[in-house]
This record gives sequence, structure tokens and C-alpha cells, in this order.
Amino acid sequence: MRTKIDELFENLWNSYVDVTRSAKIIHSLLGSTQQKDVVNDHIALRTFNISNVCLDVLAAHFLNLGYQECGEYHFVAKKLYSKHFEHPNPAHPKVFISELLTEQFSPELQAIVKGMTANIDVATTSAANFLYSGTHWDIDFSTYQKLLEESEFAAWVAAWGFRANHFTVSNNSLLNFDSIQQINEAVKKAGIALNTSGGEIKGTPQQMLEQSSTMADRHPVKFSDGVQEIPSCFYEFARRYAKPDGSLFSGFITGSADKIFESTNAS
Ligand code: OOG
Ligand code: NI
Repeated sequence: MRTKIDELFENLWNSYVDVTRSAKIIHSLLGSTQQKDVVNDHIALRTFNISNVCLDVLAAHFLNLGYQECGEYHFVAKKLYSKHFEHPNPAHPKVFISELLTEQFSPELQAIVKGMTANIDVATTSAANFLYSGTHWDIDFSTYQKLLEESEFAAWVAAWGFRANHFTVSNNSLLNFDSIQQINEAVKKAGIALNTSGGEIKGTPQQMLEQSSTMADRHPVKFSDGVQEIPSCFYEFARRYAKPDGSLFSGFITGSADKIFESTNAS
């Protein structure tokens, strides 16, 4: 039976692949060796810490579906705060949500973000489609560039709005790929660039999580003064290791996540 959770992730996937051509290529590259479809380890969402659209507003959708808050992460230099959520049924992907700490930025950035988000009401943010509803504002390209000077994350949310910024393949569930290294080689062979910030593989077996990711595709965005191609979304790969009690580590590593954020930088 197709549950509400399945339906949500299907809609998130569709809005993600709409702007991420390489995700389809990688999905079939890895999935063609599977008996069943590729298993997602997690997805990630981004927002601003403005009360009507903040992390907790996005998270409410997952809490309503039975997800639980499981960890929090601070990114001091990038001025971001994140939480991750898990469902009691481990077959459902984990969810990583981040918000920009807007008060730590210039008055100009704060005014732009307030202007963009001011009129988004509860009816909009509580609707089932909010998590894949994209932008609710119109900005011109110079406003995007102004945000980019201060925060790549801010510019990304301004351009793409509410949608999954990446899906993550669970390496543990892949039949023909025994390591992140092996996945990385296959992805590079397909002509898709990896994020090399902090090395191609972030994390270690000792940290119980190894990750790698592509650099985001470039995709056209309609700004109020014309169309521009900018970085859209990326694909991530994660391999989890067992904790001393034998169960798989299910958290995230701040030092690795810090580098994964940079997958949407202009390469
Ligand atoms: C989230 C980056 C962190 C991970 O798996 O550590 C992350 C983002 O880019 O929004 O996804
Ligand atoms: Ni991730």
C-alpha cells in the first residue's frame, strides 16, 4: 500500500529530479544492479530561521507522519543550525533540515529575506505540498548575487525555495557497490563531478559514517529580470557502520556535513 510518507517522498523526488538531470543518470547507474529500487538514506531541506518558515515549521510535516527529532548540529562559520529526524520504521529515509541564522547577517540580507517570506501564511506552510512548493517570491538576479556574497545557502534558498536539495543513496543496500570509493569511481566515469571539499570521501569507518556527493547540476531559474543558469541540487552517497551494540549508526557528523553543504557552490 502506498502510504502518505511514500507519497511525500515521491513528490519530493519528482520536484528534485525536475532540476537535477544527473540524479536520473546516477539513479539508473546504481539502481540497474538492484533487485528492487535504490534505498534512500536521507534527504535534506533548507530554510531561513524566520518564524513562519523556520526549521520547526518544515519539521512539523515529518513529526505529523511519525518522525522523531534525533540530533542537532551547529555550523558556526556558515551560521546554520540543523536537526535530523528519523522514523521508527528504518525503511523510511532520515531527514536533515537546516535553517540560516539570519540575525547574524547584514541588515541588507535580513531585509531581503524578510521581504521574501513576510506574506507566507500558515495555510500555505501547513499544506501537504509546502515541502516541495519551491519559491513563494520573485527576486531579480542582482538580489541573488547580493545574497551569494554573504551566504551561498541564503542564495540557494532564495533561488530554489522549498524542495529537497539532495537525496542520498544508501551504500549499505546496494548489491554491486561495496564502498563509497567504488561508487565515486562509477559516478566520475559517467562524467559527473564530485564535491572534493574535505576530500572525495568525508568521514571514516571509526566515525561510523562515510559520505560523498556530486557537485550540484546547473539548471535555469526564472528571476524577475530573466533566466539564469545556477547550481541546483546534488546527489549524495552514504555508508553507515555498526555501533558497539551492533545497530547501525544513524546520526550525522558535523565536520562532514559542513563540507556537504558546499555541494551547491558554483564549481
Ligand atoms: C545539508 C548538508 C549536510 C549531510 O548528509 O551531512 C548533509 C545541506 O546541504 O542542506 O546533508
Ligand atoms: Ni546529506
